[in-house]
Amino acid sequence: MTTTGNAQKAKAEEPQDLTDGFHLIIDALKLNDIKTIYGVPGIPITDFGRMAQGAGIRVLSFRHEQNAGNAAAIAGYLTKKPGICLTVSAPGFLNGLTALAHATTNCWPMILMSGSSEREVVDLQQGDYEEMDQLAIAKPLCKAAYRILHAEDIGIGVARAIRAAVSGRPGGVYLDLPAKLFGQAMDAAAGARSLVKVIDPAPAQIPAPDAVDRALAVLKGAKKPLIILGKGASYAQADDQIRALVEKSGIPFLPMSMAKGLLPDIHPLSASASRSLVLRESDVVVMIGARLNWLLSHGKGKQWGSAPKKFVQIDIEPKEMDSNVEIAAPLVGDIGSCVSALLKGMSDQWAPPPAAWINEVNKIKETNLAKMSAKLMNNSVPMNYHSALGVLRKVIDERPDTILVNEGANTLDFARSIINMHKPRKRLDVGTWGVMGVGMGTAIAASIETGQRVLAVEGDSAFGFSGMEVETICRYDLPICVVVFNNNGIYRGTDENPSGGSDPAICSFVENARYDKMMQAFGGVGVNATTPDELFRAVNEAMESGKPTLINAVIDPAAGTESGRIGNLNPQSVVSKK
Ligand code: OXT
Ligand code: ADP
Ligand code: MG
Repeated sequence: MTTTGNAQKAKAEEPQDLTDGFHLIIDALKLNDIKTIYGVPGIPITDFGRMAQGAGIRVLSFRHEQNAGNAAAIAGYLTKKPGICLTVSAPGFLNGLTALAHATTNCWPMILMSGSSEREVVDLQQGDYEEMDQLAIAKPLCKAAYRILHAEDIGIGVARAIRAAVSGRPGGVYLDLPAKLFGQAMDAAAGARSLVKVIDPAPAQIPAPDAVDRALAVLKGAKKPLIILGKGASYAQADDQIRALVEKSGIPFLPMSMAKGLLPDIHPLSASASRSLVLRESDVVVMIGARLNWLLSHGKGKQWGSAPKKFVQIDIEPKEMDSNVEIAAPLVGDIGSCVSALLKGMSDQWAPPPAAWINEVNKIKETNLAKMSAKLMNNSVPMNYHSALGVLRKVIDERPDTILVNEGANTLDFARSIINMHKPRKRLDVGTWGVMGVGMGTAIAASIETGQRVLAVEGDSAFGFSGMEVETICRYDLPICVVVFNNNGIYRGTDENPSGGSDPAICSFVENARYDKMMQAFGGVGVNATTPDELFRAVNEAMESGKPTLINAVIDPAAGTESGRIGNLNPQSVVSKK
């Protein structure tokens, strides 16, 4: 054998530097600055979770995938990077799917990564362990769905998932990872070369100049203009430009629920407390990152009054335009670029809206604010929504960096109007679908992603959907204070069984339950609060200590109304009650 031949043989016999699917996925995530995974371990992703943790990714283990998924969804909203949820196959995947659909509906970037069974067996339906065609099931519920079959495709697969989640209108992406992929080996150097760092994952989308001119022309003609800010506006993190637009134009603004705090609720131009008036009377409405969906009565009907209205709409999704009513000036692009373009086009002499309009808005606002403060003065025992929420309003006023998580029906609707928000992205709630059960996942991710104190204000029913995660909160020792508004049931604790039988009524729960003991069971602090003073003291202590805390706030079971402020959506029977 020649010398060259010997050298070649020796090289071939050297142990090759190998990598595998496990490591390539971790490397691909790290390369793209993914620092956290929310999930539940099990076959086939347990070792992957361990290795990710070993490699420095923060891996948070939940008690149920839906809560992990809700955590990932809100992480996406807060960071503009895809929140990652990791689940096992079929049942774990399905548990995570609700959150994936929720993220997509809310336009938040998230990636659900699920282990899956082997294609050959699934496709022949031979009954593999947790067999399910997950990719096909996920597809209609998310923005994009991909499956990676070969280790050398991991770099591209992860890159595609990230770009799909955050570019354009953000949304949920499903990434299918068959069990065999994890153990697939390949040359380490080739593996490293196959990874992709996504460059400019959510490129700016500059609006067309004529669209900007059209929007300004519509605005100029307005006598009663209104700006509506939605959670797309808070997602965009164009806080300074949005504030500048509102203040330069002098137009009253109405924040949708999760846009509260984008400008402070106590800002002189806030029209939250004259909501009905501004919707009804405005003549030009500028929508910024908000959709004319059910939450805005689809832009038509009684709520919007009979006077003709023109809409300017800023949205990154062209298909959103004219989805419910005609949009006179569609401004398609990212909110930062669109708002900056509008500001640039407004001359220094831009005239504020007529004083008559501002006075009309302020008059109603002052009346409503006065009515509200009278209601908040009450110190009633048992507590009602106003006395309990008045206390929590004080907490947020004094600690404006606190993240407020909120779900329930009455607990949600009263808190929305009572608790003022002072900073952007501090109010996290049930979103477009009004989903109960987002609470604990949202609270956990809010704490992890921001490092801030979290106050979760929860209806007793709402809390029950994700309540087991108090163990997770204790395990990771997170500074989360959960206040359960315990009125013994869904909407009210006074529901009656119409049959007269002994089964409990469908909306009622065990009376006088002590949710605080759930937190104590895992080593956290539990407090039973029956008066506003007790509640105030307990929340402040939790905020000071940062210890996991659950306060059982005892609320008058008769204080709420059916479905809170959206009772009108309940269908009515045409057959009169016997
Ligand atoms: O201008 P007017 O006069 O109109 O007055 C308005 C404002 O001007 C004024 N206002 C103010 N006044 C003074 N000061 C201030 N600061 C101020 N701010 C405002 O107040 C009024 C009202 O203003 P608001 O609130 O801004 O406006 P409004 O009219 O309410 O806005 C309309 C909407 C539609 C935008 C708004 O209502 C909204 O955002 N709603 C969201 C509602 C929602 O999503 N609800 C959750 C779903 S309900 C139901 O489905 C539930 N379920 C079923 C279920 C669900 N959802 N999910 C799953 C997975 N399974 C089942 C269940 C099981 S709720 C529920 C549990 C409920 O029980 P809980 O025990 O959890 O809760 P409790 O009810 O507490 O017992
Ligand atoms: P809300 O419920 O607060 O009214 P929605 O979820 O209905 O808000 O609307 C959010 C809108 O914001 C969506 O139509 C989405 O396409 C849009 N959006 C999200 N991010 C951006 C962005 N960066 N630029 C422009 N539009 C955005
Ligand atoms: Mg309740």
